[in-house]
Amino acid sequence: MNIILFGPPGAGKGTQAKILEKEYGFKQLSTGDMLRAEVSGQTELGKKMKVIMDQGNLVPDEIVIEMIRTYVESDDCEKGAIFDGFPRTVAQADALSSMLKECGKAIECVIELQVEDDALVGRIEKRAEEEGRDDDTVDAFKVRLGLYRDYSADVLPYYKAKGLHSLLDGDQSVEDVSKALRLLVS
Ligand code: B4P
Repeated sequence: MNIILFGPPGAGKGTQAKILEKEYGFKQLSTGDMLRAEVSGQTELGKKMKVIMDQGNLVPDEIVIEMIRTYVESDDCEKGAIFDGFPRTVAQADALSSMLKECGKAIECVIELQVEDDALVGRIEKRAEEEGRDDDTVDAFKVRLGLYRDYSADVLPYYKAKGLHSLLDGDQSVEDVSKALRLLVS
């Protein structure tokens, strides 16, 4: 099964994708993790992307599209994939649709995790203390949330029009969100 987990920063996309990967064997494809690996590896790409990410901005479409392409075409995604944080623009959504089609696959389910802004702020503050991620600052979070409002207004209707969208209350415990997710993907 090929699933998209969609939601604002801190909604729990990464948290839930890891659980789904373990339980169902679908491959978690997190563009955020891929970009952070470039940054920590101090590659040329990573050095350029760090500035954009630390400010909370989106990196250019062509970069994340090419990153995802490598994985979509690999055997790791034989059982399916969980797209975590991708697509974030209609251009990314179109590219994903085309690359899946070339492999005889398609997105089957787009799950939007909905969480109140106050709860998101609390989670990001907690993660900032625990992990010290450079983009978990108050200023970067405001930019990320503002951008989310903008791009979700484009991307969600794209999938709603295809009848693929489901809404899930992400403002519950990790276990309760997982239970609800299982019902959607089983
Ligand atoms: P991401 O890595 O996707 O960052 P995120 O939105 O913060 O992650 P997520 O929602 O997965 O949060 P998590 O589960 O960790 O992107 C980072 C940056 O990369 C972007 O700002 C952008 O610059 C760039 N980027 C990535 N993809 C891109 C794309 N496609 N196009 C352009 N740019 C792109 O949860 C957050 C915290 O909450 C965790 O600490 C977790 O423990 C906690 N939590 C989770 N679920 C919880 C729950 N139910 N209750 C309480 N706490 C919970």
